[in-house]
Amino acid sequence: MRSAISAAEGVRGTTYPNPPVGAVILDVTGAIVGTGATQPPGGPHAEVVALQAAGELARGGTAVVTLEPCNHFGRTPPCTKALIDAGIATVHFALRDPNPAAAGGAAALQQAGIATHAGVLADEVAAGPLRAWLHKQRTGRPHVTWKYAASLDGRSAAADGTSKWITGPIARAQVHAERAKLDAIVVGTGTVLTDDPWLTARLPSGELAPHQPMRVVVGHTEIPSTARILDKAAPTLLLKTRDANEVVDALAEYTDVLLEGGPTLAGAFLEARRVDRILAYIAPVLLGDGRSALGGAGIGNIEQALRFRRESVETIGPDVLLSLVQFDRHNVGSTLDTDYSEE
Ligand code: AOF
Ligand code: ZN
Repeated sequence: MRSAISAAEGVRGTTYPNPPVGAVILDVTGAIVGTGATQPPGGPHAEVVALQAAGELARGGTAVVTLEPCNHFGRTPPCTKALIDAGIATVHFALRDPNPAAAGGAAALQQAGIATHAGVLADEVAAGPLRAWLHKQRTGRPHVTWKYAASLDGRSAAADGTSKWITGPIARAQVHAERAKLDAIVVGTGTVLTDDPWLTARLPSGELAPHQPMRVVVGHTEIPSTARILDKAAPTLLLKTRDANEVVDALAEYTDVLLEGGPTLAGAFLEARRVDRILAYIAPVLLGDGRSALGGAGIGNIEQALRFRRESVETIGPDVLLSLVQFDRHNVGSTLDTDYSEE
């Protein structure tokens, strides 16, 4: 399943509106003979790519998939049929498909005599490659991550406004790798005026990545026509609002959205409860009277403090990356009701 998860990670950002799914085929001896991931819409699903790689070696073997194999004729024929035709004997998958049109795969496989098991590494898949897509299926809204880099004392710039660089080069490279997997990046006009960010996804070589997220500028203030965000390197959308709900509505066609600030816009999103996850890069640096990473957010007293649940903590060179989610976040573990394995 970990191989299937990394195959899925590899295509994240390229499968919209389909989920990035990964699949691995094992032969009768348990050796990996095929790996696949979802191709762009209209192309084959993960299972079909993995089965093609495995060829005849799939017969009598095992398929491991991050999502329940689909059971419908959509843009492509059902993966259940492909697995049955290939002579697969056992299927393990992490999460059930919440899309009613595609669901029912496990039951269909079971009916065809294939031993079927649900729930393998379900939490890792739900918090990993399928996070944004699952959120979209559940809520109808894109998944919003607020990402910021700050000093130990919560500042994103020094008192004179200078802000380069707070976090180390490894954290910055990671931000670029992540951008290439997103649908949209949102900033406020204030950030455009102070930082003139480019907001493109760059490869380690400095070249532009093949997939660029939509650059979204939010706010009423005019930005200069010379702003780097208006160049042709990636598409740009200008939204004349500061209302977080209006922004999220305007981005309804997307799945995975990153909010990069600044402080006022982040405050508006947090106050409207439109932040689903926080990625905080914290550097071992103090900035004193600098600009706070967050403004407002409607917090006037300790009762109104917004508290989050720590999902993970990672060290990145000298910095620390905290991943935080809402306390009321839908608990995916509890939806893993059925194990189709026989007693
Ligand atoms: C799978 N394997 O790799 C993916 C699945 O319109 P279609 O035919 O492309 O089907 C899209 C639906 O199929 C999608 O909403 C989701 O429920 C499922 N995605 N299923 O077996 C895959 N990407
Ligand atoms: Zn499928």
